[in-house]
Amino acid sequence: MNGENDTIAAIATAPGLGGISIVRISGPRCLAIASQLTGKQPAPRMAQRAQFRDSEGATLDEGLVLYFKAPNSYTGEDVVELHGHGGMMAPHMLLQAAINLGARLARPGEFTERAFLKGKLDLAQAEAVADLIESRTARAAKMALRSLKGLFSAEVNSLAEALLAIRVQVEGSLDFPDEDPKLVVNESVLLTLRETQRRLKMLLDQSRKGEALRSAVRVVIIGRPNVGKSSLLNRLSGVDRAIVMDTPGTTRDVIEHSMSLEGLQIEVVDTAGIHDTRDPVESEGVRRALQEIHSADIVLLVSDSETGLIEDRAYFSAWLDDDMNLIQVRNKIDQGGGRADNGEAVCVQISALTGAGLPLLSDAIREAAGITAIEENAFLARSRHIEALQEAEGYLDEACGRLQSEGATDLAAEGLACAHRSLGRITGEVHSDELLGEIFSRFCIGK
Ligand SMILES: Nc1nc2c(ncn2[C@@H]2O[C@H](COP(=O)(O)OP(=O)(O)OP(=O)(O)O)[C@@H](O)[C@H]2O)c(=O)[nH]1
Ligand SMILES: [Mg+2]
Repeated sequence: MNGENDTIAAIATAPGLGGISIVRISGPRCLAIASQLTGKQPAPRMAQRAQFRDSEGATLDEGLVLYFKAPNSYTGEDVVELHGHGGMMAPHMLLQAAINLGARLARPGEFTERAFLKGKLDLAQAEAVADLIESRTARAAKMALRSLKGLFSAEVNSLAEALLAIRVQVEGSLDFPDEDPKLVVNESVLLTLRETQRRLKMLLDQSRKGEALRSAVRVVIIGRPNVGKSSLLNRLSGVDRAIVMDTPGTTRDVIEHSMSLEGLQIEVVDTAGIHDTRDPVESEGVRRALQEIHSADIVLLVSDSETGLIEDRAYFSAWLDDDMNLIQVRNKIDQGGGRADNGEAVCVQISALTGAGLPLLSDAIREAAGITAIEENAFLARSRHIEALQEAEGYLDEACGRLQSEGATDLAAEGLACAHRSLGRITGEVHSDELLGEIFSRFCIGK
């Protein structure tokens, strides 16, 4: 990592037109730079009005200067924020002036990286900062905020503490090689170990649920021509996205729409109606539609009649795997027709025209995505966290087995140490420069 002792600067607000923009400066020189820019000696935590001038004394902008004295700042270093006007020019001129006075342009995520290195945040919290910024649904934002507050880290740390206590006992028994290890590593250690395993599994489960909320779920609508696939896309998305016509073969392209379904980020995909056709454009549409099935997390197979439900299931069986997340949808119920018995698949009865049954379909999609009731306890975990938790779980299972079987206390101790290290990687207690680089380079500049 670059020298921690230099002073970094960046525009912290989003680019584009806006009322105000903030240039953030962090590091030992920031107070000197701020007083040269403003001609004032900023007092900590006092918003002061100021003219911002370059080194020749020309006015660049005017606004507020705010000083956060180390260590009571975001990065833990001296930080100055210059609040000026937004837009394409003013913030850039101000940033350039700060750089001319000795600051260096910050790398993406460098402010948060410094906060981590100064112990203001742990690694999981730092990641939550980026997750909060990138949240596309209110639920994701709420979950990111829980992690930012340290709730996820607290769970991980409490598991790590429990593991440490177990390690002390197990490793302690290694110091008495003459004693029967079974007597030293007694039943109470095993009990604590099993309890820790149970808690780790729970945390893993909560993290997996959260991970499902992180990426958009791809919902692909397929069916025979004219059954109402495009009408369903329009109804789900609430916008007139795809052309709807009473002539079969209307849709030929794959049409995608990103939306939030009660907090679940989904990508709905409408496709061409599938049937035998000689029309070259339509056959290309059919080919693309069938291809879409492979990219789907959830397939909605739409039919428009009772008999259609059974016939379509058979017709599409060649393209549908048994382990696929399939929801059969019976559309056009406003035209009459009762509940059909279609065997195994989940079937939802709707009318894309009137909107009847749509809440049920929405529930079915959420259930298929693995999100049922509101997951108040889920954590917006990253795959890196899940991998570390899984790794820890593997080591713990192994260590538990070894402790139960005689004489393998040393191997068990090693396994427990590995599990402990895996947990430490989540919060960054154990970290490498590469890992930090990978995490922070994905942040936006100014954060
Ligand atoms: N009564 C009724 N008509 C519907 C319903 N959904 C769609 N339709 C009508 O069915 C016809 C076909 O609708 P589309 O949404 O274009 O069907 P599609 O499956 O996308 O058709 P292709 O793109 O040609 O495969 C249109 O005339 C729609 O108005 C429904 O729930 N009830
Ligand atoms: Mg269509």
